[in-house]
Amino acid sequence: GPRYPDRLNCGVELLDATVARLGADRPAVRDGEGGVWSYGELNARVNRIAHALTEDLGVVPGNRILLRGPTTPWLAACWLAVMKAGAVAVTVLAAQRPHELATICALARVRHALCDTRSIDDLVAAGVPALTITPFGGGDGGDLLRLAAKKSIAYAPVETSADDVALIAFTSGTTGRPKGCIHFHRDVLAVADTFSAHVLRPRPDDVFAGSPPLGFTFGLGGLLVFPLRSGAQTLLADWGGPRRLLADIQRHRVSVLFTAPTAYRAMLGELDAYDVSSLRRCVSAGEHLPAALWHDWQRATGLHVINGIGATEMLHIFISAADEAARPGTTGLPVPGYEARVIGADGRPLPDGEPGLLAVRGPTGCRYLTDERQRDYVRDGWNLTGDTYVRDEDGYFHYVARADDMIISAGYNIAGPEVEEALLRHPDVLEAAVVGRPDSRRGEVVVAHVVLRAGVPRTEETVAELREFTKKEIVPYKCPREIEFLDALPRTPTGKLQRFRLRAGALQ
Ligand code: 3SK
Repeated sequence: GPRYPDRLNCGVELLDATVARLGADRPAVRDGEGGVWSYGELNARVNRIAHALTEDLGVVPGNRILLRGPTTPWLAACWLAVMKAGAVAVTVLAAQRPHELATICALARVRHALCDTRSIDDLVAAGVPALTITPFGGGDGGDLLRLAAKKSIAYAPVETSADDVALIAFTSGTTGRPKGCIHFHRDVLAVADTFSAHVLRPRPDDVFAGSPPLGFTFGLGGLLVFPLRSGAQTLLADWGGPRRLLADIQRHRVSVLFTAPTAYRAMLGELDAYDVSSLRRCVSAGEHLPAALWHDWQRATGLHVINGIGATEMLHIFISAADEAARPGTTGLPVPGYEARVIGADGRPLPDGEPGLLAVRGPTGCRYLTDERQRDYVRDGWNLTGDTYVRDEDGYFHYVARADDMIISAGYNIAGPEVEEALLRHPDVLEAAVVGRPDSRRGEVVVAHVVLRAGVPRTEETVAELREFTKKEIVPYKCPREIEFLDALPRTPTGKLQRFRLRAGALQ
């Protein structure tokens, strides 16, 4: 993995070092409304906020600062200021509700929050004891920006060590109980110097955009850390649906896109109305990317999607492949700097071709903030991501399922995603989620939840048609016994499918 000096501040490396290398005048961040800040302007704003944090809010190195708000250049500036001030960014999603915010603040012992004026109500409603909330944004800039406006644009950053904590990223996973994942200053740079440097390979003339928010490490890396590390531009705007993203790609001549399979699928239906010829790199993570979707995107745009798997615990993507190395339907190869293998329940590596647990190690890794689940995630120095994978004889990693999403029916192991892919090949199917439902005779039976394309009737005939179709696509024992239609699939705020809600039948 990459090597760093003992004294390292990732905010300085992302901003001052990039300015020193490429100059202050190049554009750095854009808002969705046409505003552009140069690297020099961004750095000046960050420095002013860092002064306000230390001089007016009493922040000292190591303090944990909650950052909350829609994705904007100001939220990014606050994050960078927290880095330069040697404090710890506690990143949350704008979608997180008061009770989740209260849990997170208690777990991370948060005393300060920087909050976009638009996201303040839920934070106030969380009723966190002794929390100082400093608003930013809105017409007058909020208290924080009014304080910052009076400060010098020069700031002597705190000389953090490479192993000082930079951020605590919260993940509620797909099942509930939030966990804080601790990452150091060196980790922030390591994800840029592994996945981004070796697989994505951005250029200073790139324009980044995408859907994940900055409160999700997929977005923090893809839309802030990677562009700044490479001197590129980034569009920092909230996800406004597939049409908005396509319009932004056209308007800002976006060249690097970060989003998830669901958004690629949704954009495909709208592509004809937009000019996306500026795109040159398209990254997909967050969920498995089916081969059919990879091919559809390739046919429509001529571009090979760079698939990848990342985790909040690992900070960013650790298996991926781009260009000629991409093999549709697979996640790819370990990112340079990382090692990955497939192991059995006893922790020993399995032969190629056999499904087992994915284990990974590299420059970043899981450090839960006081949580007993650390013991399950890290074993013998390997991080167990909770995914079932198969490695083929060429070393490529093939996603099978989340380890707890395997369905066992009449003694057969069935991977829900394989059944979903079969359903998705039918033209009437927009989205599909397959789970096991307890059954006294078979242990579990395969149940498919399907979102149909607009205009397709939710009738017994459609059910029969989909059942017949899947029988031609996959072996009959894997075919859904039941098919239910939904308006939308239940997802976490970061877009991950909540299969437990489907299993519990809570949506019917
Ligand atoms: O959780 C994920 O799926 C993810 C993907 C890419 C990068 C980072 C993360 C957390």
